[in-house]
Amino acid sequence: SVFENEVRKLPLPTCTAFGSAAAPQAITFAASGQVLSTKDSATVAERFAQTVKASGNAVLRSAGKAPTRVSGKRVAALFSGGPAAGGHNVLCGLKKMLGADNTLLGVKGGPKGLLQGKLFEISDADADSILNTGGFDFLGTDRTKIKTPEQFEQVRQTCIAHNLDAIVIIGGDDSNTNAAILAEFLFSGIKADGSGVQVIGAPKTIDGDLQVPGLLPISFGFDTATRIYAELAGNILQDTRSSLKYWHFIKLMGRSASHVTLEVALQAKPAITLISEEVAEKKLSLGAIVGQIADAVVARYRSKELKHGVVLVPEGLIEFIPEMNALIAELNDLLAHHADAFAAQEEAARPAFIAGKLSAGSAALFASLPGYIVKMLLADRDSHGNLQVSLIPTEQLLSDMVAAHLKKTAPEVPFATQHHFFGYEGRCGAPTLFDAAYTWNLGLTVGALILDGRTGYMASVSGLTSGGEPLAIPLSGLLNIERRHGKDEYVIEKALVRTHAPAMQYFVSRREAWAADDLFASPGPRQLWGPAAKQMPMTVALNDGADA
Ligand code: FBP
Repeated sequence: SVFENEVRKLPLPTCTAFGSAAAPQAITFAASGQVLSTKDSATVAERFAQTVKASGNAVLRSAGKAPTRVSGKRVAALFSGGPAAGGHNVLCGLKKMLGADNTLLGVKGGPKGLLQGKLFEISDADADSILNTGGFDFLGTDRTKIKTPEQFEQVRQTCIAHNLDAIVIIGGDDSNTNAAILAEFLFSGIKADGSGVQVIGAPKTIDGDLQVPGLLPISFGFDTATRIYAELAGNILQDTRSSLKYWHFIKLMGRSASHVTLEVALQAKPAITLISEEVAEKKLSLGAIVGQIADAVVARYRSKELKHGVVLVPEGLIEFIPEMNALIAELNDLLAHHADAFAAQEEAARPAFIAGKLSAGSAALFASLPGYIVKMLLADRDSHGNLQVSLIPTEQLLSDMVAAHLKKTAPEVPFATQHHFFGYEGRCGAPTLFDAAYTWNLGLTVGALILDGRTGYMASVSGLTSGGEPLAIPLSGLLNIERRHGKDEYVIEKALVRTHAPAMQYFVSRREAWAADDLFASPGPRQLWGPAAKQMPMTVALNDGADA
């Protein structure tokens, strides 16, 4: 249809460094002089000796058109973790940069597909058919973490069987950590001639928590997801002022950081928004948060007779409430260390089995939580050791507790509630113009890095308001040591909302006014044409140029 053709063929602005979109040129990279380090860099340099020696942890920037055309490379790309809009365009940009004289293979079903050797060649026609489409369905994805010696051996076998020169991992913080580990493992001695296999990451996640100040403004998928959530939240806000009777508690996806929630708050301006990072900073208890929401409900009713409102709750909130965080950390260690004994218990006996091993404070909190929360806190962790926070009904927990609080303190205040979780519906929408162009350029950058012979880097595009600059971030320069599954592991630290950054300050300066009255906005659907189509996420625009 005309509609499909026009949407699918939107011209994608291409970074000046690559020349024209129709025939992007390969570029070569050079160390910029900016060297990355973390508190654990010394230990990382020992564990990742080959990649650190090669990169010196220096950021790479474009050094102009590649002097010679590289050909004959075989490159395999995979998606890892949750879907995010624009992933298909990374493949399209990569395919375009590799051109007809190199081969792009797709890995089916994420990292697990790499272990199983499920690879196929991606044709030009394939790339044409997925350009500007949402989802990861062209390849599929999963959350397998490559960690055991057997798994590393399987990867090596796949590299040999398919004669690979490079692997591209399109994923979030955990997946790019895996990319760093693989880059070191595959650095040399993999193929018959003793050479290695390059590994390059691309920054994906709707959560927006893969950021490097000044170098990686945002991960792809964030803009699309937040615009979808902001549209939905705006619709609900419009409904509350029409029907005048409900408080809506909306949980928004974002496993840990509250970037998604902050962005939606800036776009839709609801009465109450919780930001996990602020909760942690102010050391608020669950009771204190409930008290704050209840106070706002009472104030709106008593001053303006408003019986309605919207509360935005970040998915990861629970883990940021200090007392809950302490409880979860204890649970993570206990569940890792007593896995067999725990599994041997009848389901009904499991909470008591664990409660008996908790510290006094955590045991008291654990006992005060409703059964539906306890059940989720004891559920299986994912293969990266994360609690599956999207399964925890925090929005229900808060509204139940606010209702109980109001019953005791202000029984005359009406409090009828509705609950929502906006998550999966935001991950696979067709990419916004921002995500479409951003991912196209990320794909070109990944391809150029591979043709330039680089390994152990994550592709990035910075300078988004001034034409875009392709660059490469050394993954080993981002690694920290963190305690997971009861033991120390290398991780790329999640970028959390910085409470002193301009975006948060903008929100703080307005939230009291938004709480006191209905001052919301209903941004409506994503636009592909017109001024609204070209806007960056508000948080990214406001924080642009701000210090880390
Ligand atoms: P990624 O970091 O893998 O991109 O995860 C994004 C996310 O959507 C989180 O916001 C959410 O907590 C999680 O995936 C849900 O995971 P699952 O798809 O396994 O239910």
